[in-house]
Amino acid sequence: MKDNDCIFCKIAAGDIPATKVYEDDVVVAFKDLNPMMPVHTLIIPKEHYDNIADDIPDATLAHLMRTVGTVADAQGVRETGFRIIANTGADACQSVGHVHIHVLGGAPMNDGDPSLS
Ligand code: DGP
Repeated sequence: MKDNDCIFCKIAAGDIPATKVYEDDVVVAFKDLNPMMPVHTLIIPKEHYDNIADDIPDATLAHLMRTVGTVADAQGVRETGFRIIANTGADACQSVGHVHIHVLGGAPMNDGDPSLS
């Protein structure tokens, strides 16, 4: 269900602009506003769920993860490598309460980089 106060629900609905790199009926992927890497894309389900540990239907969760490869192809990082992160809750510094997967790449990373905190 759409959360009227959720910025990512608004992006999913097209109510506020974002640079989309992929979209279908279930998910949308768009460039992060504050990129930490040359490639920094967020993948979200269009339906609102608070975080990756929320009660997300299996099909939606699978679709979300399947989209990682689609985005890696679209952003040209499948061969060079990339990292995915799903910050979850306060200790992990989740700042937007709509589940999202960061896809980061485009340059070599060190262990633990970027922290996204
Ligand atoms: P996290 O800390 O894991 O909750 O990451 C949230 C990310 O969302 C953060 O890297 C910045 C990004 N972000 C926040 N607001 C917007 C927005 O309005 N548009 C876009 N494209 N990204 C946003």
